[in-house]
Amino acid sequence: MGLQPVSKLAIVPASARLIVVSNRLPLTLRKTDDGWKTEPSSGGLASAMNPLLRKDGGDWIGWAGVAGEQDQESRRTVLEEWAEKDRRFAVELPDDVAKGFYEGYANQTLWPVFHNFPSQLKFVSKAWEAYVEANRIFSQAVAEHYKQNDLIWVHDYHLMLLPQMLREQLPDAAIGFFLHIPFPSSEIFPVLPRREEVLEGLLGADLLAFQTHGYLQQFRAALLRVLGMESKIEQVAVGSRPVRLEALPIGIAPEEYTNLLKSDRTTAEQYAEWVARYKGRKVLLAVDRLDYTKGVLERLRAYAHLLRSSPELKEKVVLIQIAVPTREGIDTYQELRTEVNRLVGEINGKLGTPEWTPLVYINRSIDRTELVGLYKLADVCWVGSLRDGMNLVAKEYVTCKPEGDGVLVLSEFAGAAAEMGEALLINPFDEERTAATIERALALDEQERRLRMTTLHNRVLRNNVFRWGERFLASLREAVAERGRFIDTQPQRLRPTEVRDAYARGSRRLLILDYDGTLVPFAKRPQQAAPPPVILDTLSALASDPQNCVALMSGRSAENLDRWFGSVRGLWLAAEHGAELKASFISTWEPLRSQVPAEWKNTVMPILEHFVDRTPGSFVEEKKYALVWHYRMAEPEFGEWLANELVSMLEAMLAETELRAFRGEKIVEVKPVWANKGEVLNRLLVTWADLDFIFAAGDDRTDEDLFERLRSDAWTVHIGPGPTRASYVVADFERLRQVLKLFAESGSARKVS
Ligand code: ADQ
Repeated sequence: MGLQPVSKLAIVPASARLIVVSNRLPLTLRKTDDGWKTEPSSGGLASAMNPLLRKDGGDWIGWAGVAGEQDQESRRTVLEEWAEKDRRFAVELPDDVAKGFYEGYANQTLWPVFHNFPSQLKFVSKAWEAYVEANRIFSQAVAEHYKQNDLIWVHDYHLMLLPQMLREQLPDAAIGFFLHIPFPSSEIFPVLPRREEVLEGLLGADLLAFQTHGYLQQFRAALLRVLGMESKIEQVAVGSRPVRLEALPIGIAPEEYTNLLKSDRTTAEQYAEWVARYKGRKVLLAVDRLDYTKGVLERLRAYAHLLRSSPELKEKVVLIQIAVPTREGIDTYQELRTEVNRLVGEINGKLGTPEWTPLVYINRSIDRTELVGLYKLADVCWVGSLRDGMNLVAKEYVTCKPEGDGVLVLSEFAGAAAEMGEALLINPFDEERTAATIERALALDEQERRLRMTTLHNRVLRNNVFRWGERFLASLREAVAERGRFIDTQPQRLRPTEVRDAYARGSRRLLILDYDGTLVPFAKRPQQAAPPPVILDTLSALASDPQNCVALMSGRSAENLDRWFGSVRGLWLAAEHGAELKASFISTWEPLRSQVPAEWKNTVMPILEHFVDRTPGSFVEEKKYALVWHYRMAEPEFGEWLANELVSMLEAMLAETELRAFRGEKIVEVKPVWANKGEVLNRLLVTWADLDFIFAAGDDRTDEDLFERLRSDAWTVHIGPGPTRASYVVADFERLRQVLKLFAESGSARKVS
């Protein structure tokens, strides 16, 4: 395995400067008759990050928004002011790049796929090129701004190529990435054009964080399915570089809302006016960007259904729908706007009365002072996203309910649902049931209402955006520190004479050896890999030494190991990766767990057989405790691709059981999680204590369980290239045989002398 240079940057000092990079800055340029002016940006990312940076400081790099031909000087003056006063640095994108990047690949390709709307996907390769170019321009801007020890925090789906581009320019930089939107399931993600490049772009980061555990798992499934990369729940290795994975649900800055509630005059006046206006009516509130993922149309239809099916609500309820215009250059958004306008007219026209407008529709951005008043006023906040990374409106609303007098109705498809279980959850695609839940929310008894809301309120205050930011940055620092450790632990080449000398010095030794791929090369069919006499001789010599405990641990069945190694006296055998063990001094096999239900095979076997049907040359091997799908003889790329699909499928199916699907060398094996070599080691150590020489060799992922558990002075040896936790590597099985022969000879030499 090629060794990577050790990173100079081991730990980022706590005083490091933060550089935030996102598509938009929290400030937007707007052209007026008097030249260019500054406005605050809308949307969740700006809402969340702005208070964080205001409190803790940091530089922010983002796109300035629309370019303009005229009045360049006034434009430049505004941007210079942003840089000097606010440390907000504007990136300029040429018009055609900006359009293809933002309205093209980011919002017509990535956005729909990541929100489970593949039917809305539009792709043209020109837009992809613009996306690449925009990311490149960003990477240039960040690299120019960067100073050693800075922490770079990249945000969201617009900049998914940026981590890798930065890694190439700044190999030692600390780069974190947070995805604000969902990560789609492994069924949907592969639909994405240029999916490999997107995943590889992200993997340039030291830390990748998602809003929920669910999204993180889906990201891992995509890595496996699209790139064939296995990962752990907390980490994935890109060569010898670790990438940390985290779920970090974003929060809000509660004081930005509670302070207005407590002491803002406009808020208080507006609130008083609305209380008078809506007297005797219950207020339902919805606040969204006008995006098809937010479920505005579905909400309006459910509301119409509610009014029709519950005539007693007539003149007793009002829905205030606030919808900020967004992405108006894209056709789908224009069509949505037209359809929403039509429905609003229809609801008010058909269901209203001269005294009552059932639906108040506001199609613009409103000030925070007003928004807070509305949150305070609303009896029910209705979040109906069809898919949403988190949804901050849900959190803002409960923040404005310190007394607990309100109900949150929340879509189960918003990330927020994962941590806001006290809300009344809805499936927004089901209009009838949604209407019923709204009715329930309106009638909820006071005690239950307060209990649910105060629990939510306290949690949102606790898990605020500052805590989220601290956790992200702490995790990024740890990830960078880990990088140094990870690289330090890369294996060295095993020097035969050095290990032979250590062996000779030992007086109580443990030798653990894998079989296939370690002592013999892989054969096309498992039964063809019988041990040659030289192996049997070496093992006999080693196992007959009373100072040695020699254990052969293999994935093979007990019956197979008995047939081949039954004659080697003094050898311990572990079959099926440790499901069964036969000690050197007895002749029977002992299972590692006494209760082993076997019915699971009836469920898993048909799936594996289905894969055999699809893959010429592959076959299923049935063991006592495991089922194995072998695809060594299948067409290589197709085999790998299907193996990824099989593991993804089995992982989901077996999640709640003690069974796991493992990838090995051209196999997928389903077996109980406890059947592993690490467990067998524990048994061996009970019999063999006070060891002064430990040697373990293997080539497979199952051997990693063992390497991980052995003490640090053990000689752990991985055969062949590939990521490993072993301390040493040898090139192939022949080199390992030479080492074992040296051990055997040094033993017999001592006996003679
Ligand atoms: P958004 O899709 O923008 O954010 P959301 O989380 O609901 O969605 O945030 C919207 C923000 O805009 C809120 O702070 C809200 O108060 C504000 N807002 C909405 N309508 C408004 C209006 N008419 N006037 C003024 N303000 C308005 C993305 C993801 C989300 C994720 C956030 C943060 O899509 O899933 O929660 O980032 O990570």
